[in-house]
Amino acid sequence: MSLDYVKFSPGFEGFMPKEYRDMVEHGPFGKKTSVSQMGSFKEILEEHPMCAGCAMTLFIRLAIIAFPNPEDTITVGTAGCGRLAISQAAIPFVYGNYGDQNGVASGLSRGLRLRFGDQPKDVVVMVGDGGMADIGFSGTLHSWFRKEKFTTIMLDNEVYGNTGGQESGMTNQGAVLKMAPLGKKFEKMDMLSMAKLAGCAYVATVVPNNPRRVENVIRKAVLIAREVGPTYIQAYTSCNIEYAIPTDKVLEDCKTVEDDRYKFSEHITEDARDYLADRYGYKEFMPKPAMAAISKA
Ligand SMILES: Cc1ncc(C[n+]2csc(CCOP(=O)(O)OP(=O)(O)O)c2C)c(N)n1
Ligand code: SF4
Repeated sequence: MSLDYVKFSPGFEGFMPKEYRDMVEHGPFGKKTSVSQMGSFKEILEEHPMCAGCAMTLFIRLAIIAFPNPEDTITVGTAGCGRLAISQAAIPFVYGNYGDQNGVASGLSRGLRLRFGDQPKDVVVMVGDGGMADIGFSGTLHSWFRKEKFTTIMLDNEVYGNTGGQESGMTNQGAVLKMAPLGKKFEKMDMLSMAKLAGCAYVATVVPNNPRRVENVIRKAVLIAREVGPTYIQAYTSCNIEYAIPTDKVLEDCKTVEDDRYKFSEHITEDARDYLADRYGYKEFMPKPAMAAISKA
């Protein structure tokens, strides 16, 4: 709930739940926090029941820190490992049937716009590759074609982690998994190209071992989705259990995979560039003359 329109009567602040007060007094509600300050403020997500060392949990933690207005953000998830952590966060989480997340988020986003008008209420979908590229594929693509204004984040661990290692559309060709013992026959799906084709205003790939970059792309994606159009982030979030990566080698694996086949990429439309420059002062998207004027001033 936004601190801008919820004001506690003087003397009653102390009766709010301790978790809420902590978020206001020592956390990110109502003020800006950054991944560079990690360890010095109370985080929205502090505990989770996911496997030790799981790269997905690191990514989710970073993504939530990066939300521009966390107290005004609703996450939408579905069955899969990620929801075990996302549902523990101190912000609202909507859990639908497996694969229906982008349909749920479409309705939620539209309803919030009708109810709250210009006050931003950010809707962020975060689900696994199986829930998005396989079972939720149709709903995901249609929300993009309809230009629904919310952010979709794929937690791409290239496997159905939560159910013990089936291949997904995002698994690499040839990968051998517990429940794909002969190796996957088909290529990894190109969801990035599909997102661009379907008209997403911003599309990016990231890995979690670069926290500042994660923060940067999440902020851009959420801000652009407020007014310009749908945004998509595909994050490599390796599953150390199903891919048998030792826990102390998880970040090393992220780096290797990033260098090899998950290089940082960013696609942004002209409209989205102008919007970030004009509305939020993003210098990287300002035209050169405007930059020169800022430097002189
Ligand atoms: C309609 C329906 N079908 C199947 C399942 C069982 N199920 C739960 S999690 C899951 C796989 C999740 O894989 P993915 O979406 O890739 O996420 P991950 O666990 O790898 O993060 C499945 C098939 C379900 N909960 N609901
Ligand atoms: S099964 Fe894999 S993706 Fe799921 S919590 Fe464990 S390490 Fe993470």
